[in-house]
Amino acid sequence: MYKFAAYLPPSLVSFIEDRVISVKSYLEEKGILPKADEDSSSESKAVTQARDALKTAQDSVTSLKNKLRDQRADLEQDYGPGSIFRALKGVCITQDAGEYTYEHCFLESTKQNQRKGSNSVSMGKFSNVGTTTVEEVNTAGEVVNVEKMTIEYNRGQSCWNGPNRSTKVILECGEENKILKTAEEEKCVYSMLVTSPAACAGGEAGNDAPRSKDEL
Ligand code: MAN
Repeated sequence: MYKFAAYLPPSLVSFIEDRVISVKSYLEEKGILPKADEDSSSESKAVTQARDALKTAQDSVTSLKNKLRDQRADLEQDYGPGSIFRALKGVCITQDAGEYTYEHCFLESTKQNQRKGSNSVSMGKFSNVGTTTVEEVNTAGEVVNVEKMTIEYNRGQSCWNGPNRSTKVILECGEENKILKTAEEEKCVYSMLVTSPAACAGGEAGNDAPRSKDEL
C-alpha cells in the first residue's frame, strides 16, 4: 500500500482529495471536528459543549443529592409531639442574669455569654425532646407533680474537673418565647425555665393558635 496514490490516475487522486476536504470542512463547520487553524490539541466545539453539559448535569445531581440528604435528616429530626417545635427551630431568646447573658436557640443550642467581654461558653447542643416531672402548688395550695415538656442539650463545653456542660430546658405555656429563669443545678448542669406558645395545651394538635386563653 506504500504510496498507493502514486498508482492511481491523477484525476482520481484529486477527486478523492476534493471529497476529503469538503467532508472535513463540513464536519468542522458542524463543530464535530476542530477547525484546522485551531491548536491540534484543542477539542472540537461539540466535545467542549458536551463536556460542559455533563459538568452542569453532575453539579445538579450533587446539589439534589445534598437537598435529599438534608430533607431526610429533617424528617428524622425530633420536633416534639405533633412537631410543635418545628417552626421554632433556630429562634433564639436571651436572658440577662448577673455576669452572663443566657441564650437559648430552640432545637440548636444553649449558651452562657459573658456580659463584659465576648466570651461565649456552649451549654450544650440539641439532643432530644422529652418530659420531666416537676412539683407545683395547685390552686388549692397542694403540692402536685406536673409533667412538663423538655428540650435537652448536651455535649457543651467541658467543665474544669467536671462533665461537659448540659442544659435541660423546661417548657411552660406562655404567650411569649421567654427565658424566665436559668439555674446551675449541679456544677455545669443547667436548667432553664422557658415559656412558649408551642408548649400550650392543644399545640400538638396542629399549628392552630394556642388554646391556653380559653382554658384559663
Ligand atoms: C464558669 C461558668 C460556671 C461554671 C464554671 C465551672 O465559671 O460556666 O457556670 O460552674 O465555669 O468551672
